[in-house]
Amino acid sequence: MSNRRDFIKISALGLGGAAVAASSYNLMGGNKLFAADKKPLEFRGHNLKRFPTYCEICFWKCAGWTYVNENNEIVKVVGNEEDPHCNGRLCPRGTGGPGMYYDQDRLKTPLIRVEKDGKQTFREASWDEALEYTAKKLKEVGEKHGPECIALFNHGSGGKYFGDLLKGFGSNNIAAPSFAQCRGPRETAWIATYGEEVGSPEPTDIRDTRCLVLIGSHIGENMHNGQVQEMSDAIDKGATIITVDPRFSTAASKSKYWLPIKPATDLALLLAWIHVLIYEDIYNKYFVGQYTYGFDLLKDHVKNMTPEWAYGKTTIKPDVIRKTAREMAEAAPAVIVHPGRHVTWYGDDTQRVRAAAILNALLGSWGSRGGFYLKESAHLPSIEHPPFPKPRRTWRDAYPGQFKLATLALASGICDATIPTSNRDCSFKAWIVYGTNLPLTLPNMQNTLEAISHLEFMVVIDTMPMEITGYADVIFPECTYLERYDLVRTSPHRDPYLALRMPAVEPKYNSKPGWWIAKKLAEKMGLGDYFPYNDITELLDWQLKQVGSSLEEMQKIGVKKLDRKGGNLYYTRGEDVEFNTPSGKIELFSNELAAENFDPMPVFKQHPEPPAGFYRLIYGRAPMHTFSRTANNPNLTDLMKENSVWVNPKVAKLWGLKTGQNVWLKNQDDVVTTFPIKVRITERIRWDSVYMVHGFGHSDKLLSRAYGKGASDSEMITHVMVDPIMGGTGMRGNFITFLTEKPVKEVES
Ligand SMILES: Nc1nc2c(c(=O)[nH]1)N[C@H]1C(S)=C(S)[C@@H](COP(=O)(O)OP(=O)(O)OC[C@H]3O[C@@H](n4cnc5c(=O)[nH]c(N)nc54)[C@H](O)[C@@H]3O)O[C@H]1N2
Ligand SMILES: Nc1nc2c(c(=O)[nH]1)N[C@H]1C(S)=C(S)[C@@H](COP(=O)(O)OP(=O)(O)OC[C@H]3O[C@@H](n4cnc5c(=O)[nH]c(N)nc54)[C@H](O)[C@@H]3O)O[C@H]1N2
Ligand code: SF4
Ligand SMILES: [Mo]
Repeated sequence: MSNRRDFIKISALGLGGAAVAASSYNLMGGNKLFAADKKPLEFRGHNLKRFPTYCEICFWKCAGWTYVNENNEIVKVVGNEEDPHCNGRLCPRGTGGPGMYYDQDRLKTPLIRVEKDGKQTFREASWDEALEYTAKKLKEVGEKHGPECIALFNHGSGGKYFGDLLKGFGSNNIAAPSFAQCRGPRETAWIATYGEEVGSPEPTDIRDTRCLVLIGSHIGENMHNGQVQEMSDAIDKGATIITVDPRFSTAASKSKYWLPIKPATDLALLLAWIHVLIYEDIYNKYFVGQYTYGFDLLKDHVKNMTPEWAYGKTTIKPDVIRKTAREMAEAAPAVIVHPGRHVTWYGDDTQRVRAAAILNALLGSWGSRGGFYLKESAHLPSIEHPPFPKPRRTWRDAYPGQFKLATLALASGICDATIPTSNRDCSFKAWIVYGTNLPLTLPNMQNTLEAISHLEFMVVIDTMPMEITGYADVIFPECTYLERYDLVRTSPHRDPYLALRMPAVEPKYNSKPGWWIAKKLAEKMGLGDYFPYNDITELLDWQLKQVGSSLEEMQKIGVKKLDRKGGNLYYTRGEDVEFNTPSGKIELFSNELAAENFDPMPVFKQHPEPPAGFYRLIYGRAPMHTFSRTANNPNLTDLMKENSVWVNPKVAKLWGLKTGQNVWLKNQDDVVTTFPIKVRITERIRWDSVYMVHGFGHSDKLLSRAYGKGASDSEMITHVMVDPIMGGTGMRGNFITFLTEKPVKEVES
């Protein structure tokens, strides 16, 4: 096999089950079946059985019921009324979940990369052969370079099984893109301030809030279910919404104040708000006195950061900054300055989120009704297994002295450390990839592909043929969440809850659940002791019995509320609280950041602006899709087939662009989108920026509905601004211009 790993368009060899799939799919009414604007087929008069699940279409993990008819066909998924994540209602994506099951483009059987007549291709393999081959390859890499040269990238429920496998082998290089590409800066900022993470779901007490401040958080397009529902209730109850966004988002359209900020300047606005609260003497004196550390230092720090100072940077008028600060103070402590979720924007993200954390402390919203509740999660004991060996090296050794405040491994960091350099004695040599489409997920796609080209081995566990699977040496087809058990959901909420996922139907084709794949692979690698059960149901039943439930009970109810053990939902007046920070207080001045030589209080720094003729590329979510994972889902493509690029009318006029016209985007590094994208002319975006929804522009032809639909924002993100504090990858410093003619592509050699 050549060293260079070519993308393989999984050839005819991989399509064994397609004919069967297509026919049963058509029988089910094709892609019209679950479209949200049409009623799901009810099979009236027939007996429907229901099985509990929690949704895997995004990571809010709403609990629901999968309904199956007497022919064992999935007819719908609906929310579980008892679940606080969804309150009985799924979002359009969750409702469309069965489309993932019925998608005839699914991966169907294990595949192994082979070379045939000098060309690379995949051939079908039995599970036993593919597992045996993978075990052999991973052991070879372990023997040659050490087990810690193997990394796991994961996103999703099955990551834990492969994590245990890898830890058992001797590596804890386990990274999810949800840290360095998503909420990492937020968690580091919150730990520096409050001594604990925000976590997921965010403990935002939106249902009782009187004022919700959204900085970029585009709730309503970001469809995190419970939040959307609570925000809509809060609006009905008269809460003030303040949205800061260069784009008139859905949230902005529900807001009393829309602050169309100049991108990359939010920190100046936050500091000015802090200034107003302090210098107008309208901060929460009780809370600040009782719980915080460093107020005088902060007061001095923001002395000159007036609304007038911020106006010059943000383009938000001083009186608007004052008025909105007063709105927050009036609502306090029932006010939420939302910490955000995808916060890897400009490379100084930890500091920006720190400013939001500080603002919340000045308002006294942490631990207050209508602010942030004190969350609690259920704890299930781990089953006993031999201790994991201590790894000799970790990903941190590739970054001596850097990113010490990263609480989790950096997916981007491991990717970069896979490309050999002279100053590192060992680079990563093998990847296990579970449920993350790295070429579209990590910024700088060329860099990711280069890293992959240096690997000796890569195994991918996925449900769909995606960009990542095309580069794999072995592909394991996982069955969808509707066809499998997974670990019990124990995410925190106002009360601790359990939620069960169980299969509603047998796995389609020759696909298998993640736990089974990891366990079998472990057995073949001599690591079976780390999976001390024959079937995951044994583990689940044992765990559930430790907390007074059982698998049998959970199969009937799906969701169970446990009693809170950790006290009240909010702090009581005068309550003594020890925060897990160096001072034991909420740190307005961060001792932890100071000790690492970072600004202990946030300082605004100017970011580069788009050059002439270029516009800042910003991106976000559409309510009916999740990242790149749903772009081929038949039910969801029915709702939205492709993305478009939002362009301000002034800019459109300058370029002579029309709505619906196809353009190609070219970025500051001369990278052009593979596919064209339709122009959408709208006042809803500032003239200095363009906006597009992430997750489109798929280049794998096996995605019959998604291939070539819309353009990929990921392709345009070649410039990355790394957060020096925790290694987050700021992705919004890329600038694009328009090409109205199809670019002539260089002939590939
Ligand atoms: N350009 C750009 N990059 C981004 C973002 C952005 O907005 N723009 N967003 C960032 C954020 S916030 C995040 S959280 C990450 C998300 O990053 P990812 O989670 O990597 O996002 P997806 O593109 O949805 O890729 C998910 C992969 O998992 C597969 N999959 C889905 N369900 C299952 C399953 O049940 N089992 C298995 N084994 N595989 C499954 C899908 O087929 C797909 O290949 O991306 C980050 N990267
Ligand atoms: N439907 C749907 N919902 C989802 C997801 C999904 O894939 N689909 N993914 C989930 C995940 S993992 C995450 S992390 C979240 C992400 O969603 P959020 O955390 O809510 O939002 P972001 O992706 O950070 O930001 C998107 C918004 O920021 C605005 N923006 C861009 N630049 C700036 C700026 O400089 N300043 C300000 N103030 N605003 C700016 C954009 O216009 C856009 O409205 O969504 C979650 N919810
Ligand atoms: S918010 Fe929607 S996609 Fe996410 S878990 Fe809930 S129903 Fe599924
Ligand atoms: Mo995310």
